[in-house]
Amino acid sequence: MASSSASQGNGNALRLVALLLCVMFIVDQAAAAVVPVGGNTGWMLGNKFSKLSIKSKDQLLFKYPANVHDVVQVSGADYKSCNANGQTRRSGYDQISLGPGTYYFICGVSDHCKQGMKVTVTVS
Ligand SMILES: [Cu+2]
Repeated sequence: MASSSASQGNGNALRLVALLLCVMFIVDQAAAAVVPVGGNTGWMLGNKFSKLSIKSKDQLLFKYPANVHDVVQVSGADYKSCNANGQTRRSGYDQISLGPGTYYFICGVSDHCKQGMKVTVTVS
């Protein structure tokens, strides 16, 4: 009798652990997000960018008219001086996955970077 009750207790504990794992998985999935740079208005002149923090499971999204802007991934030094030297994206809808670290993006068109189209992204 006592042993039967104990094994039932183990079964319940296993079910609880399984349920918790499912919930953790679902919560983890839900937490992964597409983070638009500049919010709903996107990558554009006049928007405030400066710093953004995301998780490595998130995706960064640069949304902009492709005939007006671009997105250049640059070094910290080139970020400061607005030197558009680096990998350039031009699709108008650039979705980017990044590992943990610090990344610098600027607009390479005309003087847009000096006008504020630059963002530092910290990925944890
Ligand atoms: Cu631009």
